[in-house]
Parts: sequence; C-alpha cells; structure tokens
Amino acid sequence: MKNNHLYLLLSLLCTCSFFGIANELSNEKIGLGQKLLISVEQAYIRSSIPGTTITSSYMIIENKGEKTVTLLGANSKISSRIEIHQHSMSDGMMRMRQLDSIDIKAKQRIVLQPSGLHLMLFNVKKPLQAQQKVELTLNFSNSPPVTIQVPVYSPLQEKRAQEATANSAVKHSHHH
Ligand SMILES: [Cu+2]
Repeated sequence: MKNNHLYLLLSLLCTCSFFGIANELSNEKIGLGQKLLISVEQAYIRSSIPGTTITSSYMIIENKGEKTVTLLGANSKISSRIEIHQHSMSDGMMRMRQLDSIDIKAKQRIVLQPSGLHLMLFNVKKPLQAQQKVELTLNFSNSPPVTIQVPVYSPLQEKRAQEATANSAVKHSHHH
C-alpha cells in the first residue's frame, strides 16, 4: 500500500518536472502529514540576566496548512509558567500585555521578536547561559504540539538573530 502510494507520488513528480510545474507540487499536496504543517524557525531564548528568574523567547511560527491554527501557549521544564505577551506603545511607554492565544491563519507567518510578540518565561529555576539548549513545547488548539530545541543566545548572538529575523520578515508589515 505504502509502496504504491510512493510510486504514485514519484510518477507524479516526474511527470510534473517533465512539464516544468514541479514547484506546484508542494508538500501539503503530496500529503506529508499533519506534523509538518507548523514550522518554527529562528527560535531562541535570551540568556538570563543574573539575579532574575524571567526571560523571553522569540521565533517565527509558520502555518503551512489550509486552516487557521491557534497558539495557546508553551511549556518547558525550565519554567513553571510561560505566557504569550505583546509589547505595545501606549502614552509613549512600552507596555506588555498577556494574550490568551494567537491565531495563525493558513499560510501565515507570525514573528515573535523583541518589542513585539514574545513568549515570557517565568520562574526560571536555573540561570540560562549561551550555548545551552532548552526543550520547549508549543501547544495549539487544533494541531498537535510542536516540541523544539531552542538555543539560548547571548546579547551578541541575539543581535545577529534579530538582523536575520528582520531580513526574513521584510515582506511583512509592522507597526512602529
Ligand atoms: Cu513579556
């Protein structure tokens, strides 16, 4: 059964390549499965400031599926509470507010970045240092959880990461 399926896919691919429309046969049309519908890129966690137990995490989450998925939050062994936060300017002051969830529409990418959306990690038991990796699980209302290994970045690494994120987010509009 599986072999037949694979054979069918391969022959489809070959036929399409032959006609020069291989690009249209994207992953979801081939049906590689649910687990690949959410992709997380450029994730990192800020190294802890000595004496604090709070830090934050940033990443780009892409919904490659055809339906809206809702990010409900995250959990990790290193933190007893992780919240979704949004930074916003109000009366010239930078404020943070907690969001219950974030809807990610079909084919949409959401960018979690400093001064914008982020995950806030509370009660971080041990200081986080650069070169460390942290297992983090993202939970969705209507899609399987996604567990990622997130590197901890020093301020210098973070600066480089922000430049990379800015480059990849260049097509997406932002409020300033
Ligand atoms: Cu926050």
